[in-house]
Order: sequence, then structure tokens, then C-alpha cells
Amino acid sequence: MIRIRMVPASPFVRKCRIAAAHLGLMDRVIFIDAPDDRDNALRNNNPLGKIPIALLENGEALYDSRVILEYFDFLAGGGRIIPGDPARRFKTLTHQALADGVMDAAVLLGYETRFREPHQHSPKWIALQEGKIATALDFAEAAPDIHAIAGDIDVGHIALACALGFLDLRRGGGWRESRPALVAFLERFAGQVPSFAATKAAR
Ligand SMILES: N[C@@H](CCC(=O)N[C@@H](CS)C(=O)NCC(=O)O)C(=O)O
Repeated sequence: MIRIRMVPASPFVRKCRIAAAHLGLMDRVIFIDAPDDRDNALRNNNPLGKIPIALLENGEALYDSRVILEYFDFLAGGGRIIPGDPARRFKTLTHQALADGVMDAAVLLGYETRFREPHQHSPKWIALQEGKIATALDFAEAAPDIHAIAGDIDVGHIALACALGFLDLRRGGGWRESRPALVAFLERFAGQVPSFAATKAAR
């Protein structure tokens, strides 16, 4: 069994959960809670202390979410959520990187209030991260090759859905106001990928 260290609200973990279910790997993967505590031993398998971490049967640890998704794709035969054709492959991986960047900024905004005292909060730094989210979403809204689901579900779609889901969870639905194409994308994705609803975090 592959063991994945996780917390339910993490959008990076959600990518792994959706990919595992979508690829039919749930009989080979077990997801184990690793509480969000810097000293938690369950995080020791990644020197960066970040989750998700995949612990393989041979004791090897894989991180981060991009590597884990690539591993899942390999286990499922390859070319399933990461296209083999180079032109599509690198485009898809770049779409994933864009969505991961939205998640990084949203996670950092959460850490600003969790790990820093109110008098330490930096409006300039907060605006910088919020600007990254807005710019990336505007870019995705205007790019049909990012938000259209023409063929198979790929890692770009999975990451974008997880990024938007995390914004809904932690930052409200404000992103939806001026981005009808992304709203439509998320509805289509949820309709086609049942594990999206099944992995929705309560808080
Ligand atoms: N690039 C990493 C990002 C993972 C990440 O930031 N995970 C967060 C939880 S959502 C974490 O473990 N943060 C703990 C920390 O930064 O110390 C990935 O794709 O897996």
C-alpha cells in the first residue's frame, strides 16, 4: 500500500486524492491524517515539513504533489492525466504550475494570520499574494486551453479545480464574480469527476 500523509483541507493533498480516485488507484493508496503541526513526526519524511508525502512500500518518500501525480499516472499506465505527446504534456504541466501557484499564494495568505501576530501583518505582502491570485485567475479565465475540458481530465484541470475549491473554502466566492468561464469549468469538472465532491473539506 502507498501511504499518503495528508490534511483534508490541503488543496495539494486534494490533487492527490482526486487523481488516485480518477485513475482507479484507491485500492493501492491509503490516505493518513498528518495534523498541521510543525513538529509532527508524520511530516518527517519530507525535510521541508510539507504534505502531501507519498510513502512507498520500499520506504521511499515522494513529494511534492506534482511528483505524486506523475507517479500515479505512471502506475495507471502513463499518459492518462499527463499527456505523452510533448506539445500537450508541457502545456498541461504549465497549467498545473499556474494553479499550484494560486494555491501557494492562498496558503501563504492563511499562514500570515496563523503564524504571525496581528501587528506583524504586512498589507504590502498580503496585496502581493492577492495580486498573484487575481492575475493568474484572470489569465486562466481568458485562456480556453486552460479552462476547456475538450478530452481527458488532466493534471492542469485537477489542479485548477483544487485551486478554485480552496479559494471557495478559505477566501470566499469573490473570485467567481468576474470569471464566468472558470465558474463553468468548475461545474463541468465537478460533474465529470465525482471525487471532487467526495473530497470537499468541511473547514
Ligand atoms: N509544492 C507543494 C506544496 C505543498 C504545501 O504547501 N503544503 C502545505 C499544506 S497545504 C504544507 O504542508 N505546509 C506546511 C509548511 O509550509 O510548513 C506541493 O505541490 O505538494
